[in-house]
Amino acid sequence: MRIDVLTLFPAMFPGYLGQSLLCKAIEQGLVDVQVHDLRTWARDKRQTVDDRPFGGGPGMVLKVEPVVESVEAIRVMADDPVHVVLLTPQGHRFDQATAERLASQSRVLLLCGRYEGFDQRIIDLLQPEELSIGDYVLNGGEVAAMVVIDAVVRLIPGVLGDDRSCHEDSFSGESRRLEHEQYTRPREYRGLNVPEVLLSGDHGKIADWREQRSDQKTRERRADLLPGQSCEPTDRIP
Ligand code: 6GU
Repeated sequence: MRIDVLTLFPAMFPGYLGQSLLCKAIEQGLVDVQVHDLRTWARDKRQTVDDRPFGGGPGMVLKVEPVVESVEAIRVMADDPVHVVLLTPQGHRFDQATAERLASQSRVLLLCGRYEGFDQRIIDLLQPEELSIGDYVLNGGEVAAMVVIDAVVRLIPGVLGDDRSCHEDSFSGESRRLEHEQYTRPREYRGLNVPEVLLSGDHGKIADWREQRSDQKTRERRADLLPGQSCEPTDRIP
């Protein structure tokens, strides 16, 4: 899989891409991530990529030409179709199902916004999939792009050491439930003990306990995930 990122702040990415699972996946050639500076496609000497909004108002708007032409340049060089994602608080909410769908593409291009947004003609011409990572406002799409990369790359076969681990995650598969608690050594710490059942060696009982903890946690915290519920998260204040 190849992921291209178009951003005004390419320097935000190397630190994140250079660590841990992402770094290993890139080294192993399981994913290729290329970060591009939008200013490369600016037309004037001052490398302008944004301008004031027609009709007035605060902030700046990303200009249509550099964005459309940078995406076209990447598309022309690609052998496979490039799925374009625009990161914006106005997008559909990014979730595990979306991550799974993106992971099945061979090429994904992530467009990071800044300022007050994108000239609408960028959206009209490129018809990107518009995604938001949640109901809060970030200064730009860069952190959201990293979130999408993180969630997608770990679904690529071979990236996780143990292929089972991503199927047991919260939100994956049909069950869409929060994960049960986990414990490791020591068995006792400051008077807090590991639940007896996990030390019992009885795999049936352990599976039952985990199932029950998952159910209870999901009911308490995220009833919206349970079958037949609306997709709105429950209020955090009980
Ligand atoms: Cl994708 N961008 C921005 N600027 N803010 C966000 C977001 C994206 N998702 C949630 N908030």
